[in-house]
Amino acid sequence: MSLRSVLAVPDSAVTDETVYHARRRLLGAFAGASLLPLAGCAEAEPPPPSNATVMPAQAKSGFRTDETPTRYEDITSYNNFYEFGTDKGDPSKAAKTLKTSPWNVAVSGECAKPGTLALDDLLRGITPTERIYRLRCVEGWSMVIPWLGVPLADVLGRFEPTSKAKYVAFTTLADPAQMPGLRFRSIDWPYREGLRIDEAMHPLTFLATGLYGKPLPQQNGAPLRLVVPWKYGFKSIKSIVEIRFVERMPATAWNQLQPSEYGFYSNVNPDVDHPRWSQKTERRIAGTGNRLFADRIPTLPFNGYGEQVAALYSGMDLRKWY
Ligand SMILES: Nc1nc2c(c(=O)[nH]1)N[C@H]1C(S)=C(S)[C@@H](COP(=O)(O)O)O[C@H]1N2
Ligand SMILES: [Mo]
Repeated sequence: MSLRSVLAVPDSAVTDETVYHARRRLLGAFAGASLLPLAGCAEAEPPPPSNATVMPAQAKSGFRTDETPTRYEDITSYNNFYEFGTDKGDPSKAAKTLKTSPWNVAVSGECAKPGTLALDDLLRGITPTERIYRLRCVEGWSMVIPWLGVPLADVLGRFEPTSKAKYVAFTTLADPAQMPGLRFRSIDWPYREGLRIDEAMHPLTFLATGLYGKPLPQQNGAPLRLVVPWKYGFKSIKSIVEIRFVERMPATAWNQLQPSEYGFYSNVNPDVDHPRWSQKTERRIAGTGNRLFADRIPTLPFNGYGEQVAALYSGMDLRKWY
């Protein structure tokens, strides 16, 4: 695959203005919208060749959608990574200097073999694989992203979680020297997320180390980020330095900030509106020509992964447990 230049495209001209500003206002962030036209974009990279014999199984597993992947330059220039600023174009500029090697991940809590491992050791022996997932942001836009990485379950299994490990908590690096966004006391840093253990062990739940067959760019959460395709994007925590097995539901950053708007579960659900906007539809970032967004499409329950994950929530009232 050829290397392409990564365009830094501030989005504020094209993002759904109400949603964009509402979420930033909640953070008390400074709105400084710049209006730049989209630069001329190259054609989308073709999706990587698929192995015909595994396709039916993969379709059923949800491991790869056949929808057109979002362009590399859009995936890497339209980002949410508030540690580097709240404009969509901030992370691709400010995160370039994030030092991703050496990188250690501390694993602790309810497990037989806790420890702090260098990233290579954490992933050693686990075959990297590709997943082409939809990503649906709570703000109402979505992408299709060809990730490279490993199933989270394969990594967690090494630490031998005990029967008391009911949840898994994740923490992002919080280094003010490298992350200019930390000086804004918006989120209560460090960024934290969590999953129930069965969600964490689900075959769709993924740790990404790359995209489009290349190492993960910093703005996308290098060197290691979570990807939970049936949940709103904010659950997919970036640049992970800590994983804890815990007995009780862990506190998470967005939920702490505004619990009525951002639930712990945050499964994509068109029937549960965000208090300030509808979640029934989304705008796919499927750039064609110089248009970043395609027309609105319906949002699917569990982001279209219901067949794979709905059983995790049987008997739960998903309006209560949003
Ligand atoms: N540490 C950290 N992780 C984060 C975020 C963040 O601000 N900080 N933003 C989240 C949100 S809201 C979304 S939609 C996705 C965006 O991922 P992408 O920029 O790779 O598309 O990352 C999630 N993970
Ligand atoms: Mo998001």
